[in-house]
Amino acid sequence: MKKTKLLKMAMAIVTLGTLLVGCGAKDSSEGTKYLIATDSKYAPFSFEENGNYKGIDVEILAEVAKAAGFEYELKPMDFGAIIPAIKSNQIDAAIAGMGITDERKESLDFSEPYFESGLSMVIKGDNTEINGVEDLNGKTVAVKKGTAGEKWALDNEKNYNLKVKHFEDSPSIFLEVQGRNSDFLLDDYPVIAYKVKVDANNELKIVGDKVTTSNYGFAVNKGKNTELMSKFQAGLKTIKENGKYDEILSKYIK
Ligand code: ASN
Repeated sequence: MKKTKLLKMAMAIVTLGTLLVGCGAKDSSEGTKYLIATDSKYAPFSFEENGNYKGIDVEILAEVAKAAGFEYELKPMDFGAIIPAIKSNQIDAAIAGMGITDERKESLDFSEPYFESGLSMVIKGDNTEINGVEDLNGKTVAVKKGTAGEKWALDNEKNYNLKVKHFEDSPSIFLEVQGRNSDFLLDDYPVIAYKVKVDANNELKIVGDKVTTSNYGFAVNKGKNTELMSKFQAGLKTIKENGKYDEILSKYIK
């Protein structure tokens, strides 16, 4: 009797051990699960709808990962926190409507561009006072932290005697102009165009020429995650060739 009990216990331990070893082996054979950030409120690139994230960045990443065979967890964040999180290796990469700039290239590595974008000036629909950069003197501008728009505003703060207000996300800068608390905002043309298209009561309009042009790239910490970067590049090439890339874009643009 005692012997049988001991035997049973021993068998249970062996079984448990096998299960644990099994789990470990499974994990390592499945490889790394990368933590990849996206801008949490940046339609049509990434945004939440009914509890799910969707948009150009989210869907390109999903198709690229499928094509290139890597696993990831999506981490939606405020844009201002993304670059610091990459630099400190808290996250592996980002696909966050992020323009490739020389300044960012000093600390990040970028993929080939996957989308052409650029900054626009946006005012309240009934504003007739601002028609271009020549009318900006003394105006208040709303910008999102860490973005090209914020950089433009700070670089031009003195030239135009601007008052610069900083916010965490794009919806907050839209509200600033809609509520007449800021005279204008700076954000990327496709983001504004989408907002104006889907939201009939948006009360916003683009004014003047594009302030800058930029290309979006997938980013990792400089010199890090080189394997992920080459997989992303290969996957991007595949989805451009097999039509998935165009399919995703046509869902959101025009
Ligand atoms: N387009 C912005 C930039 O490149 C980033 C963003 O707002 N998601 O600075």
